[in-house]
Amino acid sequence: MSIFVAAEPYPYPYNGDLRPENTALIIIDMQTDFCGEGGYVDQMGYDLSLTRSPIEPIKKLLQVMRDRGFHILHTREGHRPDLSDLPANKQWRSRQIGAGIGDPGPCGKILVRGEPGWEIIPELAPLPGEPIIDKPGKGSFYATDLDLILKTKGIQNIILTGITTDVCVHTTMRDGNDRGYECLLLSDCTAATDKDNHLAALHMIKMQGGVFGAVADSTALLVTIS
Ligand code: C5J
Repeated sequence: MSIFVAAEPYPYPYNGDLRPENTALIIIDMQTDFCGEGGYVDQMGYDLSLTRSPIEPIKKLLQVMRDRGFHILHTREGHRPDLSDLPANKQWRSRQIGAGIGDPGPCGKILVRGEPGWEIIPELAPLPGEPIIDKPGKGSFYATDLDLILKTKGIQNIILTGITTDVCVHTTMRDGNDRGYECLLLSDCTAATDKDNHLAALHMIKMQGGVFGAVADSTALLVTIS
């Protein structure tokens, strides 16, 4: 039996093969540094209400997808405490906007593994057994074992949630799409530090018949899997 989510620009997945066994929910970078007070995004002066907006929709979806037996994976952006995996230009640029990666802040050293700001927020804490991908970059595939884990588990469909839509979520979606994964981005379970960037990122996906995959909201997915 084929199963499709009402998505744009096409019903997802393209082949109707949507099952808990071959589908993963990926929750990207829901860390204090990106959506908590005193974290990286807050230190840059962006509006936290934007990056906090996906918390409740993801929480609701996560519960249902866990109950239905879908694969759940989490990612965290962050660098080694000795900063040996932090490119000098990334650090330099972050300092230009007053939130130097590796520098001390209200939540510990910014975007450094093991610091309070780097932790995933308690509302979306991973359960034991759910893989957590630690990544030094924006994409979740670069310098990680994400592809190996997905392939080993037989995952073909990736459902993308988290922050930020235009940076880490998009980079992951583009790379996943190139690797042959069938990608769905959930519009209400993602957010950017700028509303127009969020909308533009959604728009880009829908070009060329779904150049990177498809877009839906979590309600459409819940209707399909409930
Ligand atoms: C950024 C991310 N925006 N998680 N990281 O630097 O999107």
